[in-house]
Amino acid sequence: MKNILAVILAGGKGTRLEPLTRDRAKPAVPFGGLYRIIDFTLSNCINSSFRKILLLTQYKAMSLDRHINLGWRHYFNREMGEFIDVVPPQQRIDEQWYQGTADAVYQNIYVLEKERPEYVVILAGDHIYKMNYESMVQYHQETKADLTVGVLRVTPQEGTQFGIVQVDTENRIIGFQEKPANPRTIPGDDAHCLGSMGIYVFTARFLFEQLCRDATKTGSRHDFGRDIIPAIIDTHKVVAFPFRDENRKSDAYWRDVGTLDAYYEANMDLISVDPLLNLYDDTWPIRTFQANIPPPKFVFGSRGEQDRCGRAIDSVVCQGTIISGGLVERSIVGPLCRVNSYSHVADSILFEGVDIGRHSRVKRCIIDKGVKVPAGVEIGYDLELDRRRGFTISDNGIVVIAKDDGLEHMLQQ
Ligand code: ADQ
Ligand code: ADP
Repeated sequence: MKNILAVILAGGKGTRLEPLTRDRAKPAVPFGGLYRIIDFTLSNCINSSFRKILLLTQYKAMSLDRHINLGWRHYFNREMGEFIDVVPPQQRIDEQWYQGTADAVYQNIYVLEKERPEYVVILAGDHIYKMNYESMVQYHQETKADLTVGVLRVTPQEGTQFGIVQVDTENRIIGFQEKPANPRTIPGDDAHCLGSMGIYVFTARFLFEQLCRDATKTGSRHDFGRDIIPAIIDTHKVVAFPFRDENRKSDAYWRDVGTLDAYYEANMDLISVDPLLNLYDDTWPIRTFQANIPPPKFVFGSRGEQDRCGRAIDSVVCQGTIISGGLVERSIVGPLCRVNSYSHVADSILFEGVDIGRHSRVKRCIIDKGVKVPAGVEIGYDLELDRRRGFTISDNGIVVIAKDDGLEHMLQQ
């Protein structure tokens, strides 16, 4: 798989995930305690033997960049022609500098061409899934396609947020609408549409031609979904690659985690007994950066008092965390947290370095990095109160506590 170049689009703002994306790009948002969202796409790349990766960033990429340096660079040996390069916008003029996804790739066309790849695989840096991209490239080769689009079944309701494709009996794409108001369903299956996953295998030369053509086209938004794909389906061979889980004989697991509720649910899936996304599957390791810190520890707050036994049940607890006399249930506790005596954490996600003070109770909360919850407060029990306090509350009632919000001050409301 030497002549494949993977280009990961990691520039999206992730506005619907605010305040978690206030200081960081969506691909850098922590996930599952230990990981960042980008780790899933990068692990898929490594597990698919992709050794040349360009990561195109745009928006608040600092913590993403640091994460790649700390956690990912050492997997690539430049002397052997392998690399992972983070490419920021290099000649940014204003907010509009990268106009669309195709423009982001076009602006770096020189970097791509220099590698002389045979195939360019374009991926998104903000999806949670496990996928062998080698099979998709193989499919692209076998079908002699110019472009192969990864697709999966979505509901018509979800379909309004996707590129929707229509295929013939040989999976050739014969229709494509980007985010249609009324998505067309699959013939014979009114409950589903075929949605583009926003991941593409291009024959490199064809990609370069199309990007150059699109760049000069007036009225183009320079976007793969809006402009490039609809313009070529009648003239070139564009095929759909269905993303299926052959073991389960079902649609494969794939999540966009684009909203706070989708993000929360995907995290909570990890703590179920039989999660849809299994992180303990050694055939498809998900890698990340792990600091060299001590193991998690569970201690009695004070000797012998049963109700102060530090416990975590149906939860994920990361290293460096100490549960000292508090109770954690159905939660994800990131690294270096402290859960102190008489406190209770339920159905929540704590990012790195969160401290839960004595006698405090948090329920259905997402608490961002380094937030110190003072002693004796309740959050997530009275949503009206939490709203008055100024917390972000998702449609499904998840309370999000951002970093640097001035928590002490907010709790006085
Ligand atoms: P969206 O995800 O809505 O639809 P978009 O917002 O353009 O498309 O983002 C695609 C990817 O590119 C994301 O990973 C985003 O972070 C990244 N990105 C966006 N703008 C960028 C820029 N200027 N520079 C670098 N990276 C950028 C797309 C397709 C649909 C498909 C869905 C599936 O257009 O057809 O159905 O993905 O999620
Ligand atoms: P993460 O929480 O993703 O690990 P950090 O807490 O390390 O990220 O913050 C990412 C970077 O963003 C830091 O280097 C910090 O300097 C910067 N940063 C944090 N808050 C802001 C802000 N309000 N505006 C601009 N940059 C910020």
